[in-house]
Amino acid sequence: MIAGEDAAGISRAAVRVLVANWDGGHTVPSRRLYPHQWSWDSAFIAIGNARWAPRRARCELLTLFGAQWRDGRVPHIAFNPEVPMGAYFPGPDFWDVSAPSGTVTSGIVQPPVHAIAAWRVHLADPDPAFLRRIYPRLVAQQEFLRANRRNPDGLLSILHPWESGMDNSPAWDEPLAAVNAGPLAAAVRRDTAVVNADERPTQRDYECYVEIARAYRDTGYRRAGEFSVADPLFNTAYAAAETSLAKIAIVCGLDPEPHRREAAAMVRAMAEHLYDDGLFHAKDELTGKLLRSSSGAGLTPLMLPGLPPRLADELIATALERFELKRGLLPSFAPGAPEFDSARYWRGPSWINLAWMVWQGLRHRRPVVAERMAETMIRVVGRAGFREYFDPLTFEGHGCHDFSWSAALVLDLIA
Ligand code: 2M8
Repeated sequence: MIAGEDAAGISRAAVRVLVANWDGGHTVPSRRLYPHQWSWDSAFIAIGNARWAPRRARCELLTLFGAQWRDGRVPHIAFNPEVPMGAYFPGPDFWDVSAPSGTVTSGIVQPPVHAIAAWRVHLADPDPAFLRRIYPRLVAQQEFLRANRRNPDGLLSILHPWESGMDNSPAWDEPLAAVNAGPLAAAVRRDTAVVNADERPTQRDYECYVEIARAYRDTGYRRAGEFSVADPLFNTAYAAAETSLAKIAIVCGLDPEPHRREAAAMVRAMAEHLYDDGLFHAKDELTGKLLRSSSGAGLTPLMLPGLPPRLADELIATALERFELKRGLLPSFAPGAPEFDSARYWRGPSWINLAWMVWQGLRHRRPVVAERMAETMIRVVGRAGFREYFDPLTFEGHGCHDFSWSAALVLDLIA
């Protein structure tokens, strides 16, 4: 058990980070590294803010949905016009597009975890008026994905590694190896001025990111470039969103059944097409190949209440053994795999949001394991601070400091 005083001190420090990163309508993930509003960050931030400032949590989500496009898509970045143009790469000049509200945005999306967040915010501080306001926007977000990203397997595709949220996961090494990308001047990158280059994606990764985004942009954000995969985390977020939308629909006096059916159909499609040997994997839509890897994304279906118990048991065994979850921190990639790197971004380090998703799935299935995970995460941030990611073996902090979702989700773990 974490002593009450220690937990109270960590909570106060978390709130200080969130206050410092608040920009008057949204929270930046990190002042220097990510100075705008990011889509799935805002959902996780709202979940944490709900614990101490629910009004701010509602505002965070409504600001993000203020940047929603007419087609329903919620862009992965909503740019703050007050931030100098060159502060983040690729910035507004690269994406070259704006929402009907006038907010300049990117044109890609991130995992749709926002309905989960809206429901959690409501649970912390019930507000049916908020749910009535956000429900149609959340539905439009899901409809965009169904209409534009559904493949014949019934799964949703992501068209950019940034859409996975796990940008340089080794799961993308194979599809990225086939990308024909030109050189990119190292100087355009801003990230390596803030964080050590060996804790960030490589230059070749960035060349691919820019090439794939440019190709999508040049079709008016309609047709994929050289990357199209069905990712287990993204599809899990979508199915979990449908489950949350069913609960929201009930509060709004609407029919929850279509959402329940959609969630169940997605779980079936994932089990049929993405599961193999104790883990969910991504599937490359361009080659039809299952991208067998050891990514922690493959454990997130544990969040889904409708997951068949046999699959849940096998995932838990994989988490405990292959991912060495017994140590307490969930790595983003299995430590025994050859691609594992304990300090480089999404290639091994432990991230609080990914661990939080798996923790959600373990709370009811293996409460003792879940409790140990939560305690370890709280202890680790207590010692290393609200870093962006952590070495899962030594618990050392990496990436930027004062990272918003690390602070926000720890507030939720402590509550
Ligand atoms: C990271 O991604 C951005 C691009 O979207 C970047 O590296 O510049 C990822 O960790 C992503 O999951 C996260 O949403 C974003 C902001 O925290 O940073």
